[in-house]
Amino acid sequence: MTTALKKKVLTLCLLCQPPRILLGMKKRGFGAGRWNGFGGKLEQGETIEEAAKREFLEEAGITVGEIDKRGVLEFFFEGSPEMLEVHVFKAEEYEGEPVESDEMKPQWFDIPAIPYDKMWADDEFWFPIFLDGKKFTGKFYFDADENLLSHDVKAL
Ligand code: 6OG
Repeated sequence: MTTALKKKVLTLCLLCQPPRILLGMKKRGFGAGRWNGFGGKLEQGETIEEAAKREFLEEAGITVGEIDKRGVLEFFFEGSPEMLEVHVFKAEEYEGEPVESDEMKPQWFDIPAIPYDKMWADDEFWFPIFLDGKKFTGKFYFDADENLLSHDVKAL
């Protein structure tokens, strides 16, 4: 017998101003200790775009301008009844100054110095496509210890 996985929809937004990109060190909860873009769960009645902008403001203290949907990533974890559907956005403009929040410590990185060794293992597969300006989809299978077992990434 198979049981359908529950789906959790999340946002992930990257502020990209070549040659730099803003990442945040996740300080608590899921993904703590890793650099990532900014994002999280949708609130009741919100569109995905609204959630992406709200999460950026809550986590990094800045208001991003127009955001552009770049990809959808699906994450599966061995033994988990839930899969994650992460909608990835790109922002290029912002207002305010990045500030540390309870959840994230923001920092600008030079794009060639993106710290993949301190990020989720999937990032090195889709970030280059994202940075190349292409859209993408990806499926990633992790074990229960968050090690990447297999992946399937497509540039569109
Ligand atoms: P909260 O649980 O803090 O939102 N996220 C991932 N990002 C990457 N790069 N790789 C993953 O591989 C991820 N899984 C989740 C989505 C979690 C935030 O982390 C992102 C959200 O922006 C497994 O509300």
